[in-house]
Amino acid sequence: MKKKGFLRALFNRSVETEEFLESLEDQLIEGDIGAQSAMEIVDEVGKAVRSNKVKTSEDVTALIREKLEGYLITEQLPIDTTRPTLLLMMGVNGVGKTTSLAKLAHYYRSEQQVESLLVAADTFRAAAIDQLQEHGKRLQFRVVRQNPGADPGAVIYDGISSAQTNNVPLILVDTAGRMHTKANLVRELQKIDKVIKNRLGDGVYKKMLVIDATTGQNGLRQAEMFHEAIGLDGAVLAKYDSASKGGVVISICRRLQIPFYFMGTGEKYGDIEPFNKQRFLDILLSNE
Ligand SMILES: Nc1nc2c(ncn2[C@@H]2O[C@H](COP(=O)(O)OP(=O)(O)OP(=O)(O)O)[C@@H](O)[C@H]2O)c(=O)[nH]1
Ligand SMILES: [Mg+2]
Repeated sequence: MKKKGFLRALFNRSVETEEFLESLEDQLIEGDIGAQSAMEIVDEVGKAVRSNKVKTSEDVTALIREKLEGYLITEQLPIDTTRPTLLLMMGVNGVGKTTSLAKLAHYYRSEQQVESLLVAADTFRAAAIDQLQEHGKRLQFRVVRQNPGADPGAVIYDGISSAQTNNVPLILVDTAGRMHTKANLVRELQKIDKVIKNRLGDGVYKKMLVIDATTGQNGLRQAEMFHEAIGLDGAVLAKYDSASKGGVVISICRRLQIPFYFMGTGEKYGDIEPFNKQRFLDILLSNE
């Protein structure tokens, strides 16, 4: 995996200059971790340098790593097969919702022997239904669908009923990333949310935001928008293979206090893994 190091320019530099701290702050801000975190880290690095606790750029990287690890929030999601679990996959256009959903179905089957039902609730874009159907066909998962333009709430209602009748423990719901207006999107998500709450009973319901690792600080604004609209339970980081970025994960954890559950690292079905802080930081801070 070839990527630019988050703190690459810090290597082999003298850490005892003001200029070093300034360039560190610039790089942290460019890295999308958020201005507050960047300032806190620079303060702490400055103190550590002055008190001789850190001497080399490697020491600085280690200190930064420790701080970033403290900011990250992660959670695992084992499936309780005695009741249904529904994951609502949300996110703006093109972030990787449908792909991540298919990867999750594959992951839960291969790692936990948990079967999934896929629900095509992105009825806004005609091709979206066929795209999900294609994943279902390739991976052999049943897809609940209606015609393009159908009410997403109705498709989800059908999906939950079908999963309950057939004892499928995991319901993965694909949603539209775009509507005619943002207000439409918010209203539709709120309707979907109501249907799920009414229909799922005591099932586990997680509202998941998919974040594209390549989008940078814009990802924080997306997260705030969805969080305001229906309240997020967590996030999935997609496309962390091709990105030199990913710092926005830190901003989102700190601002919204929601955990990251999974990390997608490629285009193949197997390219998803439970979000692991060390793995995430290895990639973020790698200097290759
Ligand atoms: N390299 C890489 N590509 C990914 C990853 N996840 C998704 N993609 C690619 O990103 C593109 C968009 O993915 P989709 O899953 O269709 O995104 P979406 O959010 O469902 O898009 P819309 O339904 O149009 O809103 C596709 O070409 C995927 O193959 C990933 O982890 N790594
Ligand atoms: Mg999609």
